[in-house]
Amino acid sequence: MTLLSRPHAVQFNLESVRDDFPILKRRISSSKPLVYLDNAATSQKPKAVLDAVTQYYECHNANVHRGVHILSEEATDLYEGARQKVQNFLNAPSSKEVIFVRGTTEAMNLLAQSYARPLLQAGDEVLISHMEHHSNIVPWQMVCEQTGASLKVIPLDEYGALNQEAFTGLLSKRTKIFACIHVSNALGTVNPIKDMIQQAKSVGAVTIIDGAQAAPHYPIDVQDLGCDFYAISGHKMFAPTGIGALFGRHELLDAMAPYQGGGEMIKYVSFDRTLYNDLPHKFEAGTPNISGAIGLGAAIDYMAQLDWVAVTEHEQDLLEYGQQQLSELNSLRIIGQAPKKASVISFWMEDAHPHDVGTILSHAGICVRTGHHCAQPVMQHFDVPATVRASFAFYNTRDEVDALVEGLRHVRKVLVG
Ligand code: C6P
Repeated sequence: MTLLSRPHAVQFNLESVRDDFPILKRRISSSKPLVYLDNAATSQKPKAVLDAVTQYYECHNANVHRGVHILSEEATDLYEGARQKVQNFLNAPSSKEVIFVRGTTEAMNLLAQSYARPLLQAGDEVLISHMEHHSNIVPWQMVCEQTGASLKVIPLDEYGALNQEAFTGLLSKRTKIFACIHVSNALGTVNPIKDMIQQAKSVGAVTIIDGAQAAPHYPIDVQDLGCDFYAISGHKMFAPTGIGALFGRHELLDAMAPYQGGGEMIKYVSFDRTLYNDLPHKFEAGTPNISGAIGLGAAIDYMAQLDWVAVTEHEQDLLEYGQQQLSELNSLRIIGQAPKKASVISFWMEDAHPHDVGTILSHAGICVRTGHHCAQPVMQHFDVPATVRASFAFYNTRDEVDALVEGLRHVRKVLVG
């Protein structure tokens, strides 16, 4: 069952949702309310997540899959319960197809080395896009170097959307892997990913989706999307840092060699031979991030009780209101104006370096990200060294957009006079 179809979704009430996030009550420089607009970097955590992690350490802390004692059994149940929650969240057919990882970065490196490296050879192609996060570029560059395969890149248009005609033209029998971002962290662009997956599959490519920025905003259904792999980062979806998940089709994961060796991923070890464990444990060497997984499960429970139709409407309102208010400021250029966007606004102010803008905003209690957002090719495409990025979560408000606009007026006065 996906989030949208969950029967117990309650009405979305912004005030009570904000009450669920303790950090939103913080004041900066003793008087200014915190305005947190850096959700694409990492989102804040609701009390339900903080409590689940504390409860685990206070009452159940033990290693998993290793002990016969009561605490280990409880910890194992909680950890495997969290895996089932991720399975539900992604609508994966089986919990064996959910691998806990540190985040999307680790998922992509795992796939590049365990899936792609043994498969690729000279003449093969890996197709990515111009709007990828570095974590979906560098692992593929590394594996292309190791195997002799070539990296191909779908170009961006002037609005920050992928050129779909060029994408179709780049697909061929040589395309062994199609690895693409679902929602761009630097631009907010939402790609027509289901259609792109279908096209890539029609030439026989394996499809790998970076869902780091989609999971906090939209219900994800890997069966409906039809992808082979889908990666998410917990910390961007209201869970702790250092935990994420990789969905992979059973048949593919089963055929892959392990990514790392060690405890937990084996059934039997001797100096003559080692037998690997079954899925999903084959890909989880060493003591896992148990509390992180439990926190991710709690975050998924928290998200599941929200009304996602209302959440989406609210985030779209913040995006549209924000873009309209910012476009009224002089000498401000919004970078990325694709027709379908998540609640992310990247922009460039004439005569004001993004780092200066971010620092001055911070003094007013406003947190935005400045820099290249680990997407340098996007910056190169728009011919800017960096942008300021305001990224909204469902707990943000129009008042916070107004605070940002006011803050930017102040920035202009300070920097330009
Ligand atoms: N983007 C941002 O400020 P990790 O760090 O492994 O959890 O996620 C990496 C990653 C992969 N894909 C996308 C689309 C992302 O946005 C990110 C992380 C943060 O935009 C930190 S650079």
